[in-house]
Amino acid sequence: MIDPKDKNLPAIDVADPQASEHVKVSRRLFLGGSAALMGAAGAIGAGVGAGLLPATAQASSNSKHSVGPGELDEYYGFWSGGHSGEMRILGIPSMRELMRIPVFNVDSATGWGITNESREVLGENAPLNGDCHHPHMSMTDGRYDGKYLFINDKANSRVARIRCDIMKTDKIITVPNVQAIHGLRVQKAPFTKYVFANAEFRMPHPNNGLKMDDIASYYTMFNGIDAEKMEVSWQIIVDGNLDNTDADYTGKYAFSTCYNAEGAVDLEGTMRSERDHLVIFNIELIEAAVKAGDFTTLPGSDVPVLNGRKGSKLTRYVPVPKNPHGINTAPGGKYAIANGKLSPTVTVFQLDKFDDLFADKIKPRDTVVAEVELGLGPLHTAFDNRGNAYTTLFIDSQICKWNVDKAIQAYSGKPVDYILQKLDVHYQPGHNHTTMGETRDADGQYLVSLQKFSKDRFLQCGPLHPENDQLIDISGDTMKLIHDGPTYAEPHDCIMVHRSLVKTRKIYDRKDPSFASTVAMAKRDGVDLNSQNKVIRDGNKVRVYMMSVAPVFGLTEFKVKQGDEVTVVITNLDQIEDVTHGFCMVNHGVQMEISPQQTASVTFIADKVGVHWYYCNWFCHALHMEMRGRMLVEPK
Ligand code: RUQ
Ligand code: CUA
Ligand code: CA
Repeated sequence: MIDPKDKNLPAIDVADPQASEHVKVSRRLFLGGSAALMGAAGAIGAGVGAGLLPATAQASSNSKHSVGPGELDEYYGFWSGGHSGEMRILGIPSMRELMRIPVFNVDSATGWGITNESREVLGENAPLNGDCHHPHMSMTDGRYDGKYLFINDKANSRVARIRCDIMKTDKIITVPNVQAIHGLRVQKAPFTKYVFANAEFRMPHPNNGLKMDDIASYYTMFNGIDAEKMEVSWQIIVDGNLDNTDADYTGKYAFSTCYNAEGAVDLEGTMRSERDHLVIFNIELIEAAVKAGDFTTLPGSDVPVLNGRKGSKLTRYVPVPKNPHGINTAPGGKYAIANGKLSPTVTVFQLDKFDDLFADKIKPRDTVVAEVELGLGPLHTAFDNRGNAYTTLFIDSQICKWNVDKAIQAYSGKPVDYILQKLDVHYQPGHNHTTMGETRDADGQYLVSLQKFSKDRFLQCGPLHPENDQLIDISGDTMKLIHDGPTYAEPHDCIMVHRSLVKTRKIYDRKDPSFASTVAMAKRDGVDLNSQNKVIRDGNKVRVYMMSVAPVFGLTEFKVKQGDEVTVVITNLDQIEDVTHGFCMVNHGVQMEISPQQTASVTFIADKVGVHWYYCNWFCHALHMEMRGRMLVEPK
């Protein structure tokens, strides 16, 4: 399958300990004799300049994929920030990082987690860490609608929503009575009414310390979250655990993989069976059961909890080999693919058979139209618009391009070769994603493969290495690797959305709901944020309202008493795109962004007497350094 003359073969050390055996062999072929020197030069050249660029990059340097200085990318990439807890926006195909959206983390630049507005979203006593995996955009009729992005937090069982007009997080909820929200997708049609979220870990219920040894009684739940209200609409108990999820294109079904049908609490136990399963959720029947009151509730929450265990009319279980991981619906919704992980196979489900399955006209395995071998460690599958699928092979460090219809023919006994190409990626890919590939508008232009290891691909930065997100051109007959993209921990997953579908504001609307509470507070204090600088004392609480226009704050000094709780509210009156101010109170851990026409506020205790300078720290003007003022703290 591997052509040793393929320019895409990596120029790397043949003694790669993690390369699978057949990859090593092909590399030896490619690197034999003087080619080994080329390999070494390529690896060094990647860091120092065009003259020594490896062949893979040279091939693309003046191609349609390059985005010159000042040119705009064709796609927005929305990247999970992994256990950094944020989301990132990249431009595709340049792979330039455009922006970071703090979500479950504390962000020093914007003051996320520090400002009152962000703390209102995060909630009281919000955890400081997060672990994002799956970013997905809201849809209408199977197409991105540019309204919201959603992302999970496995670390603290949360789901967040990001407003696409300002690219800020506007809602975060904690899913009750579960541990580790992992798989997340949206209902694709008729619109994103629900965000579907898998809780991964089985646990006792109630989790009150009395049933810890009763492992057989542990369970977990699949969750339907109302995307508009950001409330959990229902939870449904399943057998086994829940890994990844996806939905169909009719809005009727969602389905999740389970790697622990064994219900084990140890590694060996999770691998005991040859098969785990896919569990299919019938959304209409779930809604009807909620309506009919056919549910219970769990302590501390009034969310309806339904029974979706084996035998329930709300679910069906389809056996799938072995510890399956990703589940991916093909564009248009005819098929979904479960990726075998510990089995070298993928399992193809024909989704229009699910009606018959729920009507008990067919057996669960009758929905499987192919189960074919691709290679070692299949984790996730992405799609183009020509009937081809691209599956990451973690252990082989490859992307396998295969044809779904041919796989179905092969499975039914016809002698067809369904595997079209295997491309080495560097190294150990997890998720991959194609441009527009989870929608009806899949366009088959680019594939991103997200690798867990970068090893020798970049200058070493200490024992901790970046991940490597590689861009692959899939518009032709063969996949071509065109870019290495080092990224910080750890983009599990991404989506790529055509730029025409994302419409962001240039400056804030003064009525923006993200600072509505602060505006309401000013109103109660009788302060007009657009025209007044004012200090209001309310017992030992002091509210300092000021405007900012580059390069001055409305107040260059204000007085408080030691021990006062001070709230600084700043409204940036600049109307010029990109003129963002910052507010930083030195030695007080206080820091925030105030973008044009935005109001932002921060509260702290003025616990030290004397002069305390504040300054603007988003570069806004030639006199940006001079944009500062003094807080004068008098002794009590
Ligand atoms: S999972 S590497 Cu968290 Cu999306 Cu598959
Ligand atoms: Cu205002 Cu810098
Ligand atoms: Ca298993």
